[in-house]
Amino acid sequence: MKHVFHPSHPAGADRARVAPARAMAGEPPRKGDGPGTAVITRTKPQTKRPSLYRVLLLNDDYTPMEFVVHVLERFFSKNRDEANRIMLHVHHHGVGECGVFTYEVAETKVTQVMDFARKHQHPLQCVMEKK
Ligand code: TYC
Repeated sequence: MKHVFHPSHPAGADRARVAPARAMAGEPPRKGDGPGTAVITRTKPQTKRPSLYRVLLLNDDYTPMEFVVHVLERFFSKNRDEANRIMLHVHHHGVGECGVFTYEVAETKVTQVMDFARKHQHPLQCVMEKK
């Protein structure tokens, strides 16, 4: 095996499946490309589903129940009944899920909740975890 970028080589398989930029632009191989140069078209769909993250609220002894309900309505688009259900679940079990999001959306939700809680001087904690 002469080099690692051969399509049959495990370490080079992914890169070798991707045609060079000139080939992608519709140009044929050139004279100076070297021996064994070939255009390999992509056979595998290139899309991958993004990893998902749960956003969780943590219980504490001081944040008012109504504040937690408001957070769930405002940042997680829950109706009053669902927000109450989640708040009581956290109150009784210590932790509860507010929603499932891609990484950047989950990170934004956590930041929004933590900033809002701090602004109102409540110790409410919000975290994210990979599913
Ligand atoms: N345990 C709080 C209380 O009794 C209410 C509460 C619920 C706080 C959920 C945080 O994530 C939380 N006032």
